[in-house]
Amino acid sequence: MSEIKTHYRNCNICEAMCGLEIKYQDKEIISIKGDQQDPFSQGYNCPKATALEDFYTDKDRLKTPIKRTATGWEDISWDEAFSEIIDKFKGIQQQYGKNALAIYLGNPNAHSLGNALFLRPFMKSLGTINRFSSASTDQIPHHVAANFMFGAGMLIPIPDIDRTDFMLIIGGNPVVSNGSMMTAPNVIGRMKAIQKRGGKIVVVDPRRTRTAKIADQHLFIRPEKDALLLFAMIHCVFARGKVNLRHIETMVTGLDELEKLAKTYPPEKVAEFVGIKASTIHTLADDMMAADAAICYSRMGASTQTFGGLCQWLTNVLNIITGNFDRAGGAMFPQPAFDLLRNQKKGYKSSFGQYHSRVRKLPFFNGEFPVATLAEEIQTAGEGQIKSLITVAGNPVLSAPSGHKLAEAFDSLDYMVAIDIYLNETTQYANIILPGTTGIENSHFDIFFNNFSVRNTVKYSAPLFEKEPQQRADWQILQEIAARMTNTPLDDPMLKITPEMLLDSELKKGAYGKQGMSLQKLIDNPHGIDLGPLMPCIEARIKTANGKVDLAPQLYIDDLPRLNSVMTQPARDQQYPFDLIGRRLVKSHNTWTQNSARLVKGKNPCTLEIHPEDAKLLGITKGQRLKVSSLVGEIEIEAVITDDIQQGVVSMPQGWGHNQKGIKMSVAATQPGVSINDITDADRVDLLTGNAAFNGTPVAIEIA
Ligand SMILES: Nc1nc2c(c(=O)[nH]1)N[C@H]1C(S)=C(S)[C@@H](COP(=O)(O)OP(=O)(O)OC[C@H]3O[C@@H](n4cnc5c(=O)[nH]c(N)nc54)[C@H](O)[C@@H]3O)O[C@H]1N2
Ligand SMILES: Nc1nc2c(c(=O)[nH]1)N[C@H]1C(S)=C(S)[C@@H](COP(=O)(O)OP(=O)(O)OC[C@H]3O[C@@H](n4cnc5c(=O)[nH]c(N)nc54)[C@H](O)[C@@H]3O)O[C@H]1N2
Ligand code: SF4
Ligand SMILES: [Mo]
Repeated sequence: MSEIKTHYRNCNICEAMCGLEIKYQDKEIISIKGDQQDPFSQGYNCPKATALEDFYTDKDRLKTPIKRTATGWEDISWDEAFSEIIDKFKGIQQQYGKNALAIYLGNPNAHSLGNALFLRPFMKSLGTINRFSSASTDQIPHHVAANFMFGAGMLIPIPDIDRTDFMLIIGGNPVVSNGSMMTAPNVIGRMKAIQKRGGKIVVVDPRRTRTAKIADQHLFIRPEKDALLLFAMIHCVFARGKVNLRHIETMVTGLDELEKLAKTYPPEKVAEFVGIKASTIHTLADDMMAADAAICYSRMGASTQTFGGLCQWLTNVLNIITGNFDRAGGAMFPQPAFDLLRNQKKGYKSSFGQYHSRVRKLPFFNGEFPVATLAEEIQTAGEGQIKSLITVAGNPVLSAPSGHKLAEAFDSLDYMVAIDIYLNETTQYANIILPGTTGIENSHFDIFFNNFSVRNTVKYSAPLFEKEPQQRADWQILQEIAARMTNTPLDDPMLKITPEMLLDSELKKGAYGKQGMSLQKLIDNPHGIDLGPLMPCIEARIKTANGKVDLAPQLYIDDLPRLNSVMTQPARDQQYPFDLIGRRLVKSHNTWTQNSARLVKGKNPCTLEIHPEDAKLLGITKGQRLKVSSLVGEIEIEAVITDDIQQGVVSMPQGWGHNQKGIKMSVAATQPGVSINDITDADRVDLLTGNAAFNGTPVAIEIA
């Protein structure tokens, strides 16, 4: 045995970018702890970090390509796999057109340096516009708002949590999720610091979450009514004459239009629909206006709903007109060392609405269609039908709305490939699975999350363990498919490009390049480098053609009749009287970390929370099995009775349902749970952005 060594890296499971200190001996991990010397995370880590070891040692994890045959899965060589895949893809595209091949990208791509860099040439080589990703089950409304207000989808204002005095959290549970579109390791510590300096935190959520429990105030809201609440708060700001644009006074357009619109949403009018008293809405607005520095931060609860687009627009508006934009303690733009906007010109025209999906006419945006429309694009015959699919690090059978229907659609494909580390609910439909390396086997740099970070920092992590000779990294798989699709010889110099080369080049060309930023500098600083707090930078960063922030983009105004119709409809569906919402758990990340024994041990967390009054009415007792049905499906799940959930609303975890036969995830199978997305409805989307609307799915409940 050789000596015990120490390795420093960032955890790449969630968005928080926690620095880790890993002790290891030969190829064995001895401990994984938070890195005290990481200037950003300062020793913080959550329980998921230790599971990086489990993913590495997992016996179920695939390391070589496998092929589905009549008698089961068989190992095949990389060369055989690539040859067959390219043959099939080319054949299908020749017969049915380029767009007959579709791509689905899942969440781990955003947490991988290699994938972030090599997906672009890969997608280009496949030449299809039928691209889908988990972004349309998540944050697309943020990008659409950024695009139309600030001129670039990636220009998303981030809450300056470390300097604010008032934080309004709408539909986010950062104590559990560790923050999203807000990279803030130890978000609990940062929230407590707000309170310590005399500030206040208010949470608006249909569930009393762990975040709500540490907040100063929690307001229950009816699901999907956030846009009305935000508009009412904006109304209050205008009504009090408190609009304060500060340094961006000459940089905004649409203020008069906005005032006119806001006039029609007084708190008194929206209160009964929102489920929050008018007087409380007035006080909430007053509190925000009175704070020296305040932020409204709205996340999944305000994105994955039928008004996600409006919510993210109005959140930005509220921050801007209360003088809390591009200013310490407000909503600010990071200035990342690897700047995804470096080459983006002012006035750049986004792809929003460049195409509409064939069947349901949902808008194309950010180079992709909403995944809510994928099943029907596969199953509806006709010109442009999808016949073949490649998924990269995604599990849409469990993660996309009406996932069970997507499974049927995948089963009907002519040919499917998955680049994935597991044989799971989605990849079981593939003809070939190509496994990449993962986690600690990879080098890492957070290209995306530095764009959403509450401080400017920079860090590179080398691979801890070399991959085994038979393994390939995801980026190598992507690179080889791209080369073979374009008939590039395998000894072409293009194929010698590595993620490190591209990273080094971008760091040198980026905002800190003149100060010597480079890959070598990061290698010399294994704990990462702090580049300071977020700075006002709107003039330099804004990408609109006229250099102004548009407060009232026309597409949002056109969407308002849809919002208004909510106030004329009955609050509850007769047949499906409950609103279903999802919840995240500290010890799981979406659908894929449940094969770690240390993360899934203990009681089954996949339960349905229901309010005591609702339970009484239906005669439900603790632990009883319930049948939960929606327009599209039904599941059975155990009841938990709690007043942490609003009356009329029920909640269950997302990311579960590992109960299918023939799948190679033996630990997950011991605690399978059921999939929320067997009952969420792919037809429920935010029509403006095409984003999936998970929240507020109408369901009926009975004793099973
Ligand atoms: N009802 C409901 N549904 C939801 C949500 C919700 O709140 N409610 N949340 C949504 C959100 S925010 C998201 S981001 C999506 C996530 O949706 P997806 O991205 O589709 O789901 P994941 O669970 O992240 O799936 C990751 C897949 O990548 C594989 N994988 C893990 N690591 C690697 C790797 O390093 N390389 C490769 N090649 N594969 C890897 C895993 O085996 C798994 O198959 O789910 C969405 N779905
Ligand atoms: N432990 C853990 N951490 C994670 C993940 C994970 O699976 N597990 N996933 C990661 C990913 S991919 C993402 S995108 C982030 C998400 O990060 P967050 O957005 O912080 O996480 P959620 O738990 O989805 O929070 C959404 C909240 O919205 C509430 N909600 C539901 N409907 C409504 C509504 O209509 N209005 C309002 N106001 N609230 C509503 C829910 O009760 C919930 O508390 O978390 C990331 N971090
Ligand atoms: S909070 Fe996220 S980044 Fe930090 S240790 Fe946990 S999973 Fe990893
Ligand atoms: Mo997500």
